[in-house]
Amino acid sequence: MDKNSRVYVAGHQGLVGSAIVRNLAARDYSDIVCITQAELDLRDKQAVEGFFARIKPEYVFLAAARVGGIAANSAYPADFIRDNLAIQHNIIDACYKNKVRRMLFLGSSCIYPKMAPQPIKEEDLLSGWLEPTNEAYAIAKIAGIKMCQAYNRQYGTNYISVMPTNLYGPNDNFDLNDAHVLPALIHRFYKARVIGEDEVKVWGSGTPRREFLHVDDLADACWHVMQNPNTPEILNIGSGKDITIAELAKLVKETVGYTGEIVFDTSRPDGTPRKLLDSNRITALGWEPRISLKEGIENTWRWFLEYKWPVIGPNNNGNNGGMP
Ligand code: GFB
Repeated sequence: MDKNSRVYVAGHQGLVGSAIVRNLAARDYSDIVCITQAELDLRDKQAVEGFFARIKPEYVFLAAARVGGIAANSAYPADFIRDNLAIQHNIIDACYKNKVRRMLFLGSSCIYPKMAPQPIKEEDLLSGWLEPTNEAYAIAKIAGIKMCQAYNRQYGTNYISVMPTNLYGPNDNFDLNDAHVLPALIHRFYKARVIGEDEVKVWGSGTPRREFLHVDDLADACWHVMQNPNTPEILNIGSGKDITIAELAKLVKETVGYTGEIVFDTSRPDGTPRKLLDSNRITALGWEPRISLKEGIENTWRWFLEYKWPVIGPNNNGNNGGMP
């Protein structure tokens, strides 16, 4: 992929796609193609085929997806499986028909079995049952990975799937109900500080462990993978460190300057007990994460204060949808 290659980033308005565009722009890529959801519905096969035939991208980052936290995954399993299957099917097939040189598909660490040995290796895929709260989403992502592998095998394409751990950063969804834990807690603690609440409810027992990676680190990893023509077909991308939800809540509370109490709401699900990835394959290719969790939370809170809070204010949940 050289600096004047035509690169299409699907999902450029979302957390991951926007970070990939920032990364490519900072590296002086001059032909980055993006199109909004309003202009092109990626679930529409004919529309996607027409777009690819017109644009003829050489490289594609498939970062468009319907995503959400544990509550959104539980509440909308039909939307998650239908939209993700359609988006990835349309794009992967269009890449093949239009002879895209390389395509990178974004998976998720929730594709691995709920009780996978830790840290989780790429070989653990399909070795056990999935976490029920996000089974529909995980099945869609597994289908995407298998579709990439099947095309590689039958058609000789060069498609790679990356499995990022729990991501966060600018352009995330900060909805109090539907978002992932880190942005939801930034919003909840900051709102409690502004309106003077004595306590903040954190879902679950606080004991599950999660590994967090700033999305700018992920974008850098994606660039590394795209640059290297001989990577394995599946690559985990994580920070190598995990913490409990209780520890995360304390860190977010301190960062946003909230001084009240944390209360755990055990009527809410915990989800997978632990999800730490083994990222040795990607680190062996020369990539390593640079942004510490403390620094990353600070950076994400500042982004929230500048761009989100003025729009959301103290009176609504902050929904910005889950479909980049
Ligand atoms: O980030 P999260 O929704 O996703 O939740 P998962 C992580 C943990 O944080 C769970 C707890 O144990 C939650 O109970 N938690 C505490 C909260 N407070 C909150 C809160 O206010 N909001 C949220 N959302 N959680 C997702 C999958 O699982 O992981 C997706 O559902 C995706 O499919 C993503 O794969 C990476 O890590 O549990």
